[in-house]
Amino acid sequence: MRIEVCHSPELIHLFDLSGKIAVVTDILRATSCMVAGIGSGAEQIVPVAQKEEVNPYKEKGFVTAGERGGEKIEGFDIGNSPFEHMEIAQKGKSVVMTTTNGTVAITKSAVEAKQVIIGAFLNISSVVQYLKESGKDIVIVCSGWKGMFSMEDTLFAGALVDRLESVAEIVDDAALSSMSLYRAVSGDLLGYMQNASHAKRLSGLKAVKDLEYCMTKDEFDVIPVLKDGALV
Ligand code: 3SL
Repeated sequence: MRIEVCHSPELIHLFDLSGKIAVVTDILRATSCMVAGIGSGAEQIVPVAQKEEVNPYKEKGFVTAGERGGEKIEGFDIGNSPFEHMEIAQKGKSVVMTTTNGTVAITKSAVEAKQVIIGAFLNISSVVQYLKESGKDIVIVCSGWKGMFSMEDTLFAGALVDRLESVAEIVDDAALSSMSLYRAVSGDLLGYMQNASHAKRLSGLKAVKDLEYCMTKDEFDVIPVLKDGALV
C-alpha cells in the first residue's frame, strides 16, 4: 500500500489515480457536511461542481445545498454548515450540493480514481480502518481554497498518514510533511487552527461553531462512497 497527498484539485493532473482510492477531504466544510449528512440519514448526496448543475435534481425534489465564498447561494435551501446538513438528513432527504472547492475536488478525482471516498475528522477512524482493509494505493486529495494549499485539509491528510504509516509506504514529501505538521500540533489542533486563513474567514461569517465541530474526531462511523455520481 502506497500513500500520496495532493494539496489541491489544481494538482490532480500530476497524479496517477488509476486503480487507487482517492480520499477527498475538505474539512472546512464540504466533506464534514457530507459525513454529517450521510451519518445522520441522508438518502444520498450528489456533489456537483457548478451551481447550474443542481437544477435537474431540484426538479426531482432534491434539497439544494451549497455555498460560494462560504455564503449560502441565493435560492438554495441550505448553505454549507454541518448542522444544516444534519437537520435535513434526519428527514431522510436526497441532497444535491455544490461548493467552492470540495465538490470540485470530488468530481475531478472521480475521472480517474478506482474509488472516491469522503474523509473528515468526523469519520477518521472508519476511514483508516477501511483503507487498511482495502490494501489499495491511496491518494489523499485536499480540496484547498481556490487552488491553494489549506491548513485544515493538510492536517487531516497528516492525521491519516500518521495512522497508516505502519502499513503504508509514504511516497511523497507532501505526505511526509503533512504527517510531521500533524504530529507537531496534534496536542492542540483547534488552537493551531485559529490562525488558519479559512478559520478567520469562517469567523467573519459567524461560523465558529462549524469550525469547532468539523475538527471533532469520530462523531460518525460512516464512509460516504461515490457510486454513479452520488455519495451513499
Ligand atoms: O469550498 C468548499 O467546498 C467549502 O467547504 C468552503 S466553506 O467552508 O463552505 O466556506
